[in-house]
Amino acid sequence: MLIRKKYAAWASAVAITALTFLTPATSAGAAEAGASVWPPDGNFHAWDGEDSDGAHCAWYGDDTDWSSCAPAGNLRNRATSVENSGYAGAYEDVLVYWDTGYRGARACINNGSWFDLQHFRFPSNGAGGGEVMNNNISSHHWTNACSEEPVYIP
Ligand SMILES: [Ca+2]
Ligand SMILES: [Ca+2]
Repeated sequence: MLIRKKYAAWASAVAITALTFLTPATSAGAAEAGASVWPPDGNFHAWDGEDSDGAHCAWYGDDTDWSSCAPAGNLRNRATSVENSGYAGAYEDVLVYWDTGYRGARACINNGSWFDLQHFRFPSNGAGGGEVMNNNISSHHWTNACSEEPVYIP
């Protein structure tokens, strides 16, 4: 039950947001992280705005540079909310990076999770580590499993 174990690990990592976890992500910006709003569609999603609104890009694969993406065109250093709606199984998790080309600090967006990036920092694992993730992601790739949890900002 790898998926269940991974989910449990993720859930405990964001236990501090347990109350908002139960709140729908669309409720007036109250949610800071939680389960995906949409059913799995195989894509990683990013939006310029909080609560999954504004300019939007979706990726079925990896992207070395968010300066170009579809449909919004450019979300580098613009993403404020993200969602991993990938299919559970192989390559279900996503690592997002501070810099292009999968460089600098990285954070894991687990399969089936949603984040308001205004409330999280990159872990201290490279250039840009410790910085707020909001408007600060430049590239991403899918991975079988990752554990670099975004750092919650109380
Ligand atoms: Ca933004
Ligand atoms: Ca691109």
